[in-house]
Order: sequence, then structure tokens, then C-alpha cells
Amino acid sequence: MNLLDQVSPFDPIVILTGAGISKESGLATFRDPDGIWAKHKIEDVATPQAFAHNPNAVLDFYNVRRAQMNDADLRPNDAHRALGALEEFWPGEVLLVTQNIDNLHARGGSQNLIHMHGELAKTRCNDCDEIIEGLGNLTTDMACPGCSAVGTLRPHVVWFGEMPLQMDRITSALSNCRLFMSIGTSGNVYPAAGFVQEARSRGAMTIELNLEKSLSASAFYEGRYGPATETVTGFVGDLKSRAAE
Ligand code: BV8
Repeated sequence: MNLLDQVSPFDPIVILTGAGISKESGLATFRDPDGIWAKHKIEDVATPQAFAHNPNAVLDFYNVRRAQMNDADLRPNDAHRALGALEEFWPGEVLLVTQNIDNLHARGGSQNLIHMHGELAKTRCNDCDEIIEGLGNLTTDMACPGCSAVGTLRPHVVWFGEMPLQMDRITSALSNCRLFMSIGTSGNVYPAAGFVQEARSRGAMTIELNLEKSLSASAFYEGRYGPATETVTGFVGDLKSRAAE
């Protein structure tokens, strides 16, 4: 049975992406041999305890990544743009849920977009919860523009042990979608890694587009393996033909 024969153009689609979709734009992934977790320990830079214990180390870790994201040479790649086009031409709803904290999906044209692990371009105050856009480099001597507290500003990013954002909206979309696409993620981190099971249990068709098989590969009806700029553009092209039928 061909996956696309089971999907009609008015069916809702949910897409999950991870760091792999931004790799060809020049951003590092987490668990590849040259990845971020090969150079930093999660417990040193990506937990609330790390921020309480050594805020400078945590702020510096994200200041470096924010500078990479804001580099003029960093641009969305063909995979980001293909997903932006899919949202445009597909008659049914397309919801893009990303684990990534970079801004490449929005710059690639995606608008119906949830950053479940937060966004590097945003800052949050640990005291008053105000969210501020575009503050740039964070330091511990900065005062919150909202409540004037000093030393409480952190990246608006979900650390390990913290609840991802907009989970109710994501769960509802997973229970209604007819096609679930997972792109550029290793399937290591929950709850994102469990989304395929949620979608599949509600009858959705599921496809993984990744450089190599993820930990969740067996849960997918179909898998296409290779660089995202090839697999995503190829599958979105198939969906475009399906929508035109
Ligand atoms: C939660 C921060 C509950 C932002 C991230 C013990 C203690 C505490 C928690 C847990 C625990 N055991 C399990 C948990 C749950 C934990 C978890 O899953 N841990 C794992 C490590 C076991 N999860 C959590 O803590 C989550 N919260 O559970 O809260 C709760 C309940 C009630 C109340 C309060 C709380 C929060 C998880 C979010 C953590 N934050 N990042 C940042 O710094 O970026 S996670 C981090 O991993 C990033 O967000 C990243 O996106 C995410 C997943 O990684 P991937 O995107 O998949 O990247 P990876 O490198 O792994 O894989 C890349 C893939 O791309 C590879 O497969 C590769 O082959 C492929 N690829 C490479 N190149 C290409 C390519 N594909 C295509 N084309 C290419 N060119």
C-alpha cells in the first residue's frame, strides 16, 4: 500500500522537525559526532539547575548559538523552504512543530509553527515571566525591562526537566492529523520522540525523513533516508502532485 494513496489533499498534516533540518544551513546538530553534546554536557548548560549554579556558563552557551543564528551567512535551506511551500499549497491544515530554537522555519516561509523547545531570539524573565524579543547577548547584570529584577533574564528555551511549550495544542493536532512527518530528529528526546506513536495510534500515516534511521524508525510506515534538502524536497514534491490530482 502506497502511503500517499492513504492521504487526501484536505487531510491535516503535522510535521515534527529536529536539528537535522538545519544542518545543511550550517548549524550543528546535538548527537552527531561533531554535535553540540560532544562539546558540552547537558547538565552544565541545558537544565534549570545549571542556570542556578552557573548562569554565566549557560548564558554564554546560548550567546554563542544566538550569534551563529544571527550570522548574515546563515540562511534557510531548500528543506525549510519546501515546508513553507507545503503550507501554502496543501488544502488541509499543515502544522509544523519544531524542537529547534533557530529561526530558519519562519524565514523559510512556515507560519503555522510551534517552537516546542522555545526560541533563541526570545528572552524570558525568571521572576515575572515577561518574554522579550531580540535582546541579543544576555549577561547576569542585566535588568528585566518588565520588573527591573537583575540577573533573572534567561533564554526563552525549554531545558531538560521543563515542560515543552503548547503541548495541549500539539496533542490535539496529533489526534486529528492524517499524515505525520518527522524530519531531522534522532528520536532521543521526549515528549517529541513519542509523537509518532500518538499520531499512529489515532490512524495517521507516518513517514520519517532523516539522514539515517532514528531510534523511532520502526514506528513509521515509511522512511526515506538522505540529506533533508533531498528527502524533504522530494516528498513535498510528491504531496504537490497528490494535491493536484
Ligand atoms: C520534560 C534545549 C517533563 C534547547 C532541548 C530524566 C530526567 C529529566 C527528564 C528526563 C529524564 N529521562 C527522560 C526525560 C525526559 C527528557 C528527555 O527526553 N531526556 C532524554 C535525553 C532521555 N525530556 C525533557 O526533559 C523534556 N521535558 O520531559 O518535562 C515535565 C512534566 C511535567 C512538568 C514539568 C516537566 C524537555 C526536553 C527539551 C530539552 N531541551 N533543547 C536547546 O538548547 O536547543 S532538547 C534538544 O534535543 C534540542 O531541543 C533538540 O532539538 C532535541 C532533540 O534533538 P534532535 O533535534 O533530534 O537532534 P539530534 O542531534 O539528536 O539528531 C539530529 C538528527 O538529524 C539525527 O538523527 C541525524 O541523523 C539527522 N541529520 C543530521 N544531518 C542531517 C540529518 N537529517 C537530515 N538531513 C541532514 N543533513
